[in-house]
Amino acid sequence: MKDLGQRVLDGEQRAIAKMITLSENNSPEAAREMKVLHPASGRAQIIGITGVMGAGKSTLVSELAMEYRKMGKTVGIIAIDPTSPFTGGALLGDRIRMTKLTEDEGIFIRSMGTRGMLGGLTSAVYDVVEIMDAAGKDIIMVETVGVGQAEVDIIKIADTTVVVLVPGLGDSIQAIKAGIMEIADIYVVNKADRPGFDRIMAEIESLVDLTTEAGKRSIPIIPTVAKTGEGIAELRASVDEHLELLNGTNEFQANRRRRYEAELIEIIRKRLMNLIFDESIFKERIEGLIDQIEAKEKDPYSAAEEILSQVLK
Ligand SMILES: Nc1nc2c(ncn2[C@@H]2O[C@H](COP(=O)(O)OP(=O)(O)O)[C@@H](O)[C@H]2O)c(=O)[nH]1
Ligand SMILES: [Mg+2]
Repeated sequence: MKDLGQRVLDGEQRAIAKMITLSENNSPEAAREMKVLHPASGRAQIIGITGVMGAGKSTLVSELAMEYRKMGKTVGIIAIDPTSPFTGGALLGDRIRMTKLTEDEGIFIRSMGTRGMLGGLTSAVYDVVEIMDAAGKDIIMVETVGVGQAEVDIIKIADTTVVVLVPGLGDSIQAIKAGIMEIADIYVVNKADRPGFDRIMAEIESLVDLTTEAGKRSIPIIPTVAKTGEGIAELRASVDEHLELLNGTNEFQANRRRRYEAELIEIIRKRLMNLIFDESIFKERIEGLIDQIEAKEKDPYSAAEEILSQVLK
C-alpha cells in the first residue's frame, strides 16, 4: 500500500478525505504527510464565495462546479458552516443539497465547522486547500457564511472573492459597509427572480460607481438565478477574466505567497497553543497563574511572560 500522501497526490478521493480528517484532528501523521504534498501545491485557482446565510451560496457553488466540470476541470469544494453551539458539529444541510454532485469523481466536497477559531476560518482550512490543490483539483471553491472575521480571512487564500447579495434583505448594504465590500472582486446579485431585484442592482451599481477610482477596474455585478443556473456561465466568465488580470500582474503568485504565509503562521500558532495549553506540565502552572491573577497577586502580562519564557528557553 502506498503512503497516504502519495495517494493524495494521485488524486484518490478516499485518501483526500482521510488526509483532511487527520489534519483536522492535528494528528502527527498529518504533519508528516503534508510535507509530501507541498511540492505539488500552488496550481489550483481558488474562488471564495461569501455572503449572508440563505443568499444561495451553496446553490451557486454547485452550479458553478457543474459549469467547470463541463469544461473538463476538476473541482474541490470547501463549505464552512456555522457551528452548532450544542454539538460542535457542522450543519448537514449543505452536504445534503450537494449530494447530486458527490457521485462525480471529478468533484470533492468537504464541509467544515468553524470550531477552533473565534469567528474566523477554521484553522484547518489552509491545510484542506493545500490538500485539494496537491491532489490536482483545478478549481477550489471556499463557501463561507457572511459573518465576521471569516470574510476577511478568506482573502488570504482566495484568488477571486465573490460576494453574493440578494434582494429583499435590508441588511445587504450594511453587510457591505461592515467590510465585505473591500474584499469583493465580483458581486453576484442572486435570486434575480425575486421582488426587489431592480432596487438592489441599482444600489450596488451606484456603490460601485462611487468607489471605483478613475481609470481602475470597476467591480463587475453579475445577476444570477442560482436555482435555475441562469447567469452562471456569465459568472464563470467573469471569474476567469479576473484570473487573467491576476496573472497579468503577478498577483496570482503574490496570492500563493499570502496563502503560505497564513498557513505558516497558523501552524506555528497551533503548535504553540497546543504546547502551552495541552501539555499537562503547563496546565497546572496556568491554573496556578490564573489563581494568582484573580487574587491580584499577579497581572496577566507578567503571567504570560512567565509562560512564554519557559516555552522559548
Ligand atoms: N428564488 C430563488 N431561490 C434561490 C435561488 N438560489 C438559491 N435559492 C434558494 O435559497 C435557499 C438558500 O440557498 P443556499 O444555497 O442554501 O444558500 P446559502 O445559505 O447561501 O448557502 C434555498 O432554498 C435555495 O433553493 C434563486 O436564484 N432564486
Ligand atoms: Mg450554504
